[in-house]
Amino acid sequence: MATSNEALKQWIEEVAGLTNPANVYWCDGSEEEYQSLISTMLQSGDLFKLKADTYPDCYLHRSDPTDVARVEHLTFVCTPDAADAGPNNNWMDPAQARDKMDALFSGCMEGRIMYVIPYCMGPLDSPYSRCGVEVTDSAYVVANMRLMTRMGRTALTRIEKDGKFVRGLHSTGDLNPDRRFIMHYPNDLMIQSFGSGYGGNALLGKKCHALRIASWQARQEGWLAEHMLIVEVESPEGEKHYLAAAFPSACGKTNLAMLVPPESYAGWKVRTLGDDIAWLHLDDSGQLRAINPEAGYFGVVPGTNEDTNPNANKMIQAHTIFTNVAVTADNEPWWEAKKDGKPALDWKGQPYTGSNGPAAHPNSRFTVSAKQNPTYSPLADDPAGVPISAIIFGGRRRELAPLVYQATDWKHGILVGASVASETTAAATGQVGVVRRDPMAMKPFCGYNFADYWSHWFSFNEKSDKLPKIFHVNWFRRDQNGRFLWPGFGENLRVMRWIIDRCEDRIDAVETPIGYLPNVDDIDIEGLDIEDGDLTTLLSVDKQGWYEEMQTLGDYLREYGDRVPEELELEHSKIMRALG
Ligand code: OXD
Ligand code: MN
Repeated sequence: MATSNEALKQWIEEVAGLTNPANVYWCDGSEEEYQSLISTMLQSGDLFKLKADTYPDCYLHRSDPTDVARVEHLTFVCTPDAADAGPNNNWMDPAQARDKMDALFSGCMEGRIMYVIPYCMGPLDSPYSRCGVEVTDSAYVVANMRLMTRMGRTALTRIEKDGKFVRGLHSTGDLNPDRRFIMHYPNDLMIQSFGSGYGGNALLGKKCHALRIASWQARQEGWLAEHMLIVEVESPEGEKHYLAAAFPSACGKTNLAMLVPPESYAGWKVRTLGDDIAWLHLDDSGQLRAINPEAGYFGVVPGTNEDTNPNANKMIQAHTIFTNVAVTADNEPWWEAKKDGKPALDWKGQPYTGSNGPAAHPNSRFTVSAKQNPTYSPLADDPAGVPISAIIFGGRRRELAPLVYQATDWKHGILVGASVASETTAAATGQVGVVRRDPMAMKPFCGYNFADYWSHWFSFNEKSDKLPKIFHVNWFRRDQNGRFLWPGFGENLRVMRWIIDRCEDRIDAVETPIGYLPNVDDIDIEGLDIEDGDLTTLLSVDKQGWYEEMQTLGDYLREYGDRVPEELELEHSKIMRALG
């Protein structure tokens, strides 16, 4: 496949000269191409076919056991001035990073095929979409990119029209963790990833492009690239609202985006626009609109079943690539919380004994086209995106953070977003279950200094008087014995309903030092098995605890020095005063 874009042609020649592949193959994105890649990988042992009667067109990939999650400590933002990357990123000088990476890439594709993947993040005909080209030596990456993005000939046509694209060079190398780096060069709209074949490290359209590079581009162009799901909620009366929610990795974005209303909410409908990333633009009237740049889901598998996420459970019965799950004796995929079958081989392909840790890796994933979701909203293909009524921040906090509260306005909402903290999960390598600050759920993904990012959020306040209301939720609150106080999953619709009522000014709320909380009677708990006093705990503010929380937030903000916008400091001191 030739291209009329000279810059692209030249770059491909340059990359082929450096990496020295046996062949260069331009991906067209067709079904035939996908199936032929699958056949190649079945032959090479990169994929295993799962039981076709029950899981048609489903495959299992076992990654290298040292390559099972995003590697934040090996991910860098390379800007000429370290301060532009900020304390929230690892930084390397661009020239030094280029030398290091060129040495790794030199000759690394010898004997391999170099795949060229033109892709479009967002609907092909949307002015909000942006394109990229990923070059990779991994057929697994190509197959995943086909499920996750709009990829191939149509994307190339758009690139030729736009003339601009993000360059992403990827090689699995020898999968040696000591030779693994994910580099971002925002000034050159370029990504280089070496030594990993896993998820966000290797599918460059996702975290590297749609968040790190896009957040940089968004700042220059006046929009926002965020780690947010997008969901439509329709009431029995037919009123529709679109909500965007930012939670850290593996904290339930996919579950909330695909929520099934509980039985007592007959007539309510929930449809999914996106489960991980939202690109937000103001339209001419000042309304914030969202598109999902992705076309598929790369979701965490363990925990998924017909109760926790019935739609995801259905969606992954066919045409799905599983990575690092276990298998049953008759070759069905298996994971913790799956309700049928039992594991014969664990995620490494070893006989499952029960004494060697979980059968499926805690960060095992499904890759599937979004169109397989039974509640897929066709508006995900609308070039104009959807109007956002509310932005919801949240984290996994066993204490302190109430079930839900509302920021008093956009500016206070930025402080609420900046204060997000959450227990770490298996989505990234490192310790699990430690509370860390994860502002706007973007700690691993903001491609520039957080202080400048908060200023960018403040700039929206001057541009529109119709901005969405901002909320914070916590589904993960526990009592002293570790028992969850809120049932979560489908029942979260009860909280979303309060949020929508607040957006419509239909309901009042209690003013507290941290924002507006629901009146206890306004959260509908009919039919729920909630013990007396639990809801009161869920909806109360521990003033002393919050004072300490705000003190640690102050310490955290000070790490960003005098680049922190004054408005944010002002919001912080307002809350400190109200609590003190
Ligand atoms: C993801 C993540 O894979 O956030 O979406 O880690
Ligand atoms: Mn994510």
